[in-house]
Amino acid sequence: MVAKAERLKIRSVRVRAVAAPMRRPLATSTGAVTVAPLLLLDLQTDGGITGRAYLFAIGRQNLRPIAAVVEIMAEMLKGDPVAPFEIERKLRSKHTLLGVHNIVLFAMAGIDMCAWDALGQALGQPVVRLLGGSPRPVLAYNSKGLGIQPLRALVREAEELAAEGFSAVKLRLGRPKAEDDLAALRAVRKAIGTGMTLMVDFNQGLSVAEAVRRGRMIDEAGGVHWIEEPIRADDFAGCAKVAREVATPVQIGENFMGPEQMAQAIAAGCCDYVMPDAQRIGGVTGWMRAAALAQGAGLEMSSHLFAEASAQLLPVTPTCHWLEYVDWADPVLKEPPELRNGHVLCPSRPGLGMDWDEKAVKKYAA
Ligand code: SMN
Ligand code: MG
Repeated sequence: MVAKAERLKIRSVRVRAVAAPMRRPLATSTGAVTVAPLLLLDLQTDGGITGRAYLFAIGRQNLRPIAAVVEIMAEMLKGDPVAPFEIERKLRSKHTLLGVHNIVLFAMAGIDMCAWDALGQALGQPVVRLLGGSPRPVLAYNSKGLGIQPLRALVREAEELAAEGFSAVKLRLGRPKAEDDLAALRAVRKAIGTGMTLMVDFNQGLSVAEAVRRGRMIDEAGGVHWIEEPIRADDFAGCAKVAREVATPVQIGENFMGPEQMAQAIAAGCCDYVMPDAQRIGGVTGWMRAAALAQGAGLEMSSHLFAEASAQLLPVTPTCHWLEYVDWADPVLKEPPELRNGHVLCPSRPGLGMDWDEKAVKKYAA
């Protein structure tokens, strides 16, 4: 088995775009997601093993440029060993002058996740075991839906989501008027009952002053577990001010562009919790570095999207908090994540445990 992992060399990366249907479209204060535009990556190796991962393009228009960067990077890696640390070092050095941010980082993260998946398959182990952990169920919140929408529809959706067996849900806020956010918060709390944990997400929609005002309003209403991305994601000084002046914990991290930026955010004291996104933090490799930063700072760490990869990563995260559960990749997965009692199960299949449903991939090709 070990010999097999050593022989593993990168041959190519196949990139396919799909637009997976979403059962519950999601409107946020700064943009809506109505289908899930995904790039399915298949890293083909000389060993005959295919490493798989997907990237989330947010909008269809971003599929093509992200795919192009992945394909160009795959060319650079042809013949290299499937060694995530070495791959990252090479790709970082080749992109230093351009900047290792955003789409460059997404493509790197996608290749990194494929590489870890391929290694897991070569060694016959799930990624969580390669990282020193064991598969275990991870506490999750139901993050489908509860977007910005009329109150009546919101309440109906909250009741439906509360019945799905999770112990927590997340509501999107950031309506033009603060009092409409408060009405939505009250209505959802009433619909889900007092026993459920409730997070709120402003999706970067507020100014610093408005975030302090609405944060205090939420403090007063009470019962909110965290306030997510109240202001622009890269305004760390502004976010530190919000975190200082608002009692409810401030959560950010889905837009940390690599562990380096996360270190800057922590140094600025800009949040109480962190929630890196596997695609923005740098895949499995970046996640493990982020987990050490959160541990050092004593910050609870949750995940953003990517339930499949996050289920392998949160069990080896020292300050593991919540897994964000959405089902957006389910339509193209042979075996979507399994849920039990509000937890996402970490499968013990080798690698990241993802395989494509080829019929669905054809059907939803974009
Ligand atoms: C979110 C991010 C990206 C797309 C849709 C929704 C949201 C979340 O911020 O955290 O779920
Ligand atoms: Mg968010």
